[in-house]
Amino acid sequence: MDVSARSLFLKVMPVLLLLALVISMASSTQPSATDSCGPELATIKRNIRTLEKKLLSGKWQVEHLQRHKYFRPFQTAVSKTKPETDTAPGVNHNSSGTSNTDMTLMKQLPPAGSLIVHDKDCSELFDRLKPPSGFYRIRPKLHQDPLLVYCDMEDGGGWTVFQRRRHGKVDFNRDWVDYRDGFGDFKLWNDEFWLGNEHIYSLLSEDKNLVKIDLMDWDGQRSFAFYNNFRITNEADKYRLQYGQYSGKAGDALTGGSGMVEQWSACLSGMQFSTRDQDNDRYLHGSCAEENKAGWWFNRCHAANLNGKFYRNGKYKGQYDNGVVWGTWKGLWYSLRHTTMKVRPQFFLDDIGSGGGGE
Ligand SMILES: [Ca+2]
Repeated sequence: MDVSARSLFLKVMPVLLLLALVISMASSTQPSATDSCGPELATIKRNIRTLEKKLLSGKWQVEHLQRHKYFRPFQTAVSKTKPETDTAPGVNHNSSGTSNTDMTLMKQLPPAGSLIVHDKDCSELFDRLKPPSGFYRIRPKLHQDPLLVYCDMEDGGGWTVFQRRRHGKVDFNRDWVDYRDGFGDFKLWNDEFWLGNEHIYSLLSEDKNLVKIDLMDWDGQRSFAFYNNFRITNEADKYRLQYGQYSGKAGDALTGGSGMVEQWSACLSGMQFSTRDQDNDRYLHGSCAEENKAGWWFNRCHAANLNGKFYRNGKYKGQYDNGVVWGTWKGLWYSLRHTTMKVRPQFFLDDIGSGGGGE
């Protein structure tokens, strides 16, 4: 292209472009009143695209965070009262008491024997699938067989339950082997059980955890206690109890209360587990486990014993304070109606702070 041709091209080109624009505008069905908004629309569209990209990026970040444990979105406790209220004495819920939630659960789960177990505890399962509360298989340690546990997916979600009293049908006055291996029923939502010291040891031995103890009296009043870094040692050391800081409403009964004398006799921190056939307590003149009808961590003996004898009317009398007891809340001579001991990783704490833990 020579100089004159280029000059002509430069002169003609804007005209051609203008013409093309006019033609395209004329062929447009849009009313001319909107044409003045053209540049604005383009800007808005560009901004929308930018925002869409930001939104997508945000979604990816949220998805990433949700796949990891340090993020826990707030879960409303939709039907948290259901498992706690429906266990009036004398009414057998076991025959027909399977809740809708559990029915859903049963449909979702393949037969337990063929189930591939992905999760080391209920918090991982909650992270992965957010299923309803119910019994699931977990594998706390890779080299161990999976085990069936009750996962409390309300109250913030992700709780692995290792002790539960509901109706007194399961005998908790048992020998060492039973307490070591676990006992009770693992089928229905109000079943009672002790998960087993060996399983509890596996479950509690990794990472920082938070144990929540849920309590309910015979009037339906509830209370709770938290302990962080709840641990037990292995069988060789008789599943000795260790725990960190207490918080909650029910009082620090595991430590025996606030008084020095009470703590000297009832502080369970550092105590070994005892059963009626293995006396590992500090009470020299007898066996706390035998007197209290329970396997538990005893000192001389206790201000808290959630595995004690199940009395149906709350207040009780007897030679020993052997009921289902949380002394700092209802005293030693009041036997509780519902108890739950459950654990999840400590980094779920924020969720409890947002309302999941209160009663
Ligand atoms: Ca003793």
